Amino acid sequence: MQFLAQIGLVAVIAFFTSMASDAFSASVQGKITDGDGNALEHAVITLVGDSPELASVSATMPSPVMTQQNIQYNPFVLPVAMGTTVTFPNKDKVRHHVYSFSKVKRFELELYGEDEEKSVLFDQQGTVALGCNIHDNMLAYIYVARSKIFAKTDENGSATIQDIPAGTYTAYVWHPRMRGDEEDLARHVVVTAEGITELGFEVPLKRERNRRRSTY
Ligand SMILES: [Cu+2]
Repeated sequence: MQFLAQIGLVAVIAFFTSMASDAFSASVQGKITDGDGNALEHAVITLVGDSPELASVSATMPSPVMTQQNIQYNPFVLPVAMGTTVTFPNKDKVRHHVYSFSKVKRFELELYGEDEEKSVLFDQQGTVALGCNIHDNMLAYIYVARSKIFAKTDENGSATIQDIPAGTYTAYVWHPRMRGDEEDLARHVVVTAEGITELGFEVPLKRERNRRRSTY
């Protein structure tokens, strides 16, 4: 009898587990433009669940790597969740000296050469501007997101977030050259279980200035 009860319990757990995975089927399609209506690449959309259950959800993420290749960082913008360790492989024959003076994370990875890699933990939300002590033109950003649900726009200004639960979220958008605060543009979005929820943002930009004079 006790054995049968255990089987019954396992079946009930399996049933609810499958229900839970079915619930993670919602998708969001973000479309970001600048103040002139042009598609905006390198923007990051973050969704923060408005309920405690949604707040702990994480979407599937590519592994966070910031490569140094052809005397450049790649990618230009790398969004990560708080508590993520990013690796910095050097694929160049020359040595690089990665640094950041940003409030969110100050660090230096002193001179290292081809096929070596170092890593850094990012544990505070915000923007980290990267430079290289050897190559003044090397610039990239690590954006430490405020939740584990985010996506970066491509050259068409599009970003897709898949496999999240339906519900109400607060949507944030960030771009290295955005004017004003993320909070100014943030808004609630209802993500529906079926179909794709579309999310549009217009992000006013600062004028392009000297790249080195980063405000982060
Ligand atoms: Cu360098």
